[in-house]
Amino acid sequence: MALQSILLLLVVLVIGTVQGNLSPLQEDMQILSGVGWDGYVVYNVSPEYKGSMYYISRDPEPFNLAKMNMRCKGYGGYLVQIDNYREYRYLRFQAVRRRSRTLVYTGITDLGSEGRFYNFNDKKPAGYLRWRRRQPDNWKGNEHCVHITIWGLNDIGCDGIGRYICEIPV
Ligand SMILES: [Ca+2]
Ligand SMILES: [Ca+2]
Repeated sequence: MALQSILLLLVVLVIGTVQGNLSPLQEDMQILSGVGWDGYVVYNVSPEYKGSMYYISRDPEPFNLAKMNMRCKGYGGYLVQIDNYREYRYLRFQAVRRRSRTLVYTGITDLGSEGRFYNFNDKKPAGYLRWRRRQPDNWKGNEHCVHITIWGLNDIGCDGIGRYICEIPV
């Protein structure tokens, strides 16, 4: 019993420490609602993030750039584009704070222009790329989509199972 209490205390302390490190980001965001709307986790963000709203899909499913971008269009937006460090940092935090073991795709791709990454929706060059160490590596010559991890961005196959983020201007 005593041992269990000590273990529980340790777990609480560890979780508390991790959350403590993230608190400045938590202060930055306003959560409109929790898990819910149409299978998405819905967040609103301050004008510092260009006044966009982000929908992060909740359940992993086979990814497809065109299909997911169409879905995002249905919500008035597009597959997420990352324009600067602040936006990247915010999205990284949101993407990994839930179900971090599944891929979280962005709308960044180098399909058809190997090594030159652009936004799938508007075809303009990606605004901000903070790669994970030793990435992008275009592994096996077949990594043309980009997902977001706590360590940075990584290029990966476009047909993986994962979640994705829609960006909706507000
Ligand atoms: Ca590639
Ligand atoms: Ca890679």
